[in-house]
Amino acid sequence: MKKSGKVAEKGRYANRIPGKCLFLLLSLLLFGCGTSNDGDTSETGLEELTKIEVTEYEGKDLSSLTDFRENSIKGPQYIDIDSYKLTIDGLVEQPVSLSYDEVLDNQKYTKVVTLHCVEGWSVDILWEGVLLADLFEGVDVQASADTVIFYSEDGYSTALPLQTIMDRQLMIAYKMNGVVLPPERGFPFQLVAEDKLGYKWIKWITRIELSDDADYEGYWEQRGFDNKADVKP
Ligand SMILES: Nc1nc2c(c(=O)[nH]1)N[C@H]1C(S)=C(S)[C@@H](COP(=O)(O)O)O[C@H]1N2
Ligand SMILES: [Mo]
Repeated sequence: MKKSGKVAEKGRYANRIPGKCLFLLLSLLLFGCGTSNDGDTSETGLEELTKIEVTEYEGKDLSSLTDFRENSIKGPQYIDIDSYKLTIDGLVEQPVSLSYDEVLDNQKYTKVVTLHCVEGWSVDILWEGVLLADLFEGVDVQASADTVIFYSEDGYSTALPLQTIMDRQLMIAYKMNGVVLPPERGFPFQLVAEDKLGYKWIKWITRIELSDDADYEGYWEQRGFDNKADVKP
């Protein structure tokens, strides 16, 4: 599944930048000839995205996609979108493995939601994504399911009650501040776990399991963090 940053870049830029030439020209203008690019395009990419990200929405200032502190358990994951599948299985009648495009075939929703990390920082971001409720419609969830467990490319996991997901109309985001999620921020999908602490906002989601294990503990939950993870007002 892991590929170089370049592959993920290609997927992200494909439908926004008209030509490779324009992109090269822009890079040249922005970074000049004297600056060496050692092949790590991920950080460069993030800086470029700040020039086109949305900074305000309905009169409200947004945080930048560089305002996050990257502290993921294994660092950024670079997912090859051509081989990527989102599996939805467990207590369902029709398990599925959806391609990126198949996930995006669903109705899109846009919402400003704040992510609060337990480290004490927070970011207000304009998220765009698809509802988990819509994805679940396609798999026919069994009546015994009460928990949704999310798994990631980096081995991370976390869980939320099915009820919370349906009541709060939670979504998985593919865009933030109007740009496709960069690898650092969880491309292709991050859970927008509204009103829940940052460790519930799982990035690089690869699998969603419907379960009846209401006590399931994810990566940080196993290490002592509260499984409810409610943001205190
Ligand atoms: N797969 C994965 N998702 C993850 C994490 C991680 O380590 N791996 N870290 C979580 C935490 S603790 C936070 S605060 C949010 C935002 O982290 P970021 O600032 O590294 O993007 O992502 C969450 N999602
Ligand atoms: Mo966090």
